[in-house]
Amino acid sequence: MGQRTNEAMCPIQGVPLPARIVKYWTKVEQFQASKEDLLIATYPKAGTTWTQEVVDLILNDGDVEKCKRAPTQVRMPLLEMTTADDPSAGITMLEAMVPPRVIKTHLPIQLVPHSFWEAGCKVIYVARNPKDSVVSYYHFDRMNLSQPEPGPWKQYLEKFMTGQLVWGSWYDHVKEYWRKRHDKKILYIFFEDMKEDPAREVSDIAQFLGRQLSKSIIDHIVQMTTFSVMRENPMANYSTVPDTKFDRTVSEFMRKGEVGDWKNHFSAEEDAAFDEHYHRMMADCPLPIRFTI
Ligand code: PPS
Repeated sequence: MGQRTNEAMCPIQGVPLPARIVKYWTKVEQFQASKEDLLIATYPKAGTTWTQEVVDLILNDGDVEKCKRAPTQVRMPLLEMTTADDPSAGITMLEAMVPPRVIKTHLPIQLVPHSFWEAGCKVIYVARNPKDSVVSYYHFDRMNLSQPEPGPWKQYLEKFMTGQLVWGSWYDHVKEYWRKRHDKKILYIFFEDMKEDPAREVSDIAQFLGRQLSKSIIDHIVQMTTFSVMRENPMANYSTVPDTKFDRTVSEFMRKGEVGDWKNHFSAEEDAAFDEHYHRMMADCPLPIRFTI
């Protein structure tokens, strides 16, 4: 089993990021996007991998075999990802790819490299309710040994609420993309909507990408991207990440994929405090976030 890295967090414009990312920040900042590139942006654990699979299937007319050409993180690299063996892993992979590329990021909008906006790239932003996001993030940090040690749940929840987790404040993240969605080409979608009516969401994404797909292809994409199908797909379930990085004895990447699992984690007291804080934090931005469906 691997050892937890426990590296320092270094803020960039006040956003805590791992030291390994900050060290190569100039490379991220200077990344050259091309106008045909698509950016999939999320706060961690919002349903990024799910959306990536949907997008890849749309771009390949529902051809599952083509979408099994490589694992998610190779097909659609994380822009700011760095590793000990390759300090510019995400960018190295992206530079070797010919546009149009599908690029994943967890960066808040103010840290997205300027070239994306200068080129006029399309962006799909996925938001997930913060209670399920923090539960998912907590279990992820327990198993992902390159993330900081999460510590006890109660303290982890406080860190989430005060924006101290890696990639910063959930509140600022979801609000700032929401506010800029009309100035830039941003399709803003919700995890809960994808669970409720995946065919509608797949259709909206296809339309945003300018792809005309038949109802049968849309239905096929919905089937191929259910939680249970993706969980068994080695090219979409992160099973290619070695056990030295993901401690699967603790938790899985494809964990539950539900709306409302937070009810199994929040005490009544935590829930009341969270709701009060949430309403204060979100008072200046009427985002239609749903905690249940
Ligand atoms: S990451 O590491 O930030 O890129 O993670 P991300 O992919 O954004 O989020 C992981 C959570 O999404 C769930 N997931 C899904 N839910 C429903 N349907 C499908 N197809 C699906 N694929 C991934 C995954 O299980 C994580 O949520 P939790 O609540 O932990 O299960």
